[in-house]
Amino acid sequence: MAFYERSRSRGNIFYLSITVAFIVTLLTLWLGLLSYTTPFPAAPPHQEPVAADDDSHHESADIQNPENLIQLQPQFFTDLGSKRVQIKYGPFTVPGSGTNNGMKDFVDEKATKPCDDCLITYMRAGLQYPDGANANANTGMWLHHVVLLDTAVPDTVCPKDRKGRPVPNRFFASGNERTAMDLSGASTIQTGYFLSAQSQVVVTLELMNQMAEAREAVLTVEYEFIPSPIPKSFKHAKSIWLDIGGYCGNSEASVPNDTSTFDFNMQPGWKVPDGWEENLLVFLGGHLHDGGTHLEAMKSGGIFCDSAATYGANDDFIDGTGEKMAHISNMSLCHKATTLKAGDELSVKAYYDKTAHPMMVDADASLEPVMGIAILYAAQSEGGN
Ligand SMILES: [Cu+2]
Repeated sequence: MAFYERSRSRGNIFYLSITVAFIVTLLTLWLGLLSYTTPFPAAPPHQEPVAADDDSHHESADIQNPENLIQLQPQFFTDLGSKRVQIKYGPFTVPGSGTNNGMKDFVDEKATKPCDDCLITYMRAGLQYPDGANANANTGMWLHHVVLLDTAVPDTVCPKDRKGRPVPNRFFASGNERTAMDLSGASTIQTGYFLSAQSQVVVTLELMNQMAEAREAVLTVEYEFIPSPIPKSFKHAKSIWLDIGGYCGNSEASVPNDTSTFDFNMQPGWKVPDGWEENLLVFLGGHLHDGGTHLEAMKSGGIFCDSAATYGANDDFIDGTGEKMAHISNMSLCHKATTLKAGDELSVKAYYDKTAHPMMVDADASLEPVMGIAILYAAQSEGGN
């Protein structure tokens, strides 16, 4: 999801194919179908089997009061006992800029969950240094991207990869712009993402360090949720990932050299599957890389949301050294933008203007690939969950 790559040649972006490959490996590990010989290097050693009771005991204790979780003041549906927590993941040691250009991928395949059998109404990622100070472009530390996966649910748009292997649901993602995903429209929509007790949350992220020395960084994710029992009036939202790279493919696109303005269209679009009742599109957040101006979301050709990029809204997003380049700090959002039903075709179109906004340049002076992604949440307009 990152919009910023200074010098890595390829693969620094959201390589869905890679993500899918290790997601599948992880999932298979959990399912016990693979042995220790998995080729996936980031997967941990398979643990000795433990009694189910023992395991669940540890899990619930972990969720209720882990050291990396702090309680915050909830902001939405406070009369329903909502809770807000911040969970810290890491610290992660990010190599100096001389090693792989300061880029590194990390995965926490059994990440701390905010809650069980709860409805998540808000999520936002952040990045800190171990002392709690904010980490961003002004100090050369980037939340290149983070994606959260829910192992209990198949991905809405890419339930199986191109080899037919199951893909866990991508229920949250963020680039360095750190968009707040407020599914509830500030308490105006009774919906959220349901995280079951069976769900394992996988955190995958890529960080980038522009300084010469290796440094540590901590991923933060703020979650607001309604704990169990969830009032019946609340709907469970589905997350929908729309991507100019296609719905089971690579998220990156090469920048044309012969024009200053260009765009990318998601083709083919994604068809809302049979069986979907009418859904309300409760939230949409776009993601572009530097150079991007806006991202349109379309339903059967008609634009229902235009997510525009803002650059350098505050000093955190302006390089602290050199050219003081301003990076994307915000994407405009849409709430209740349209309705969806079976057969509707959804797509996105990303617009770039490299004269208006400088683009990131690779070590060999070529322009970095770009992205155009929208994350949507949709929930049934009426009826049950
Ligand atoms: Cu990106």
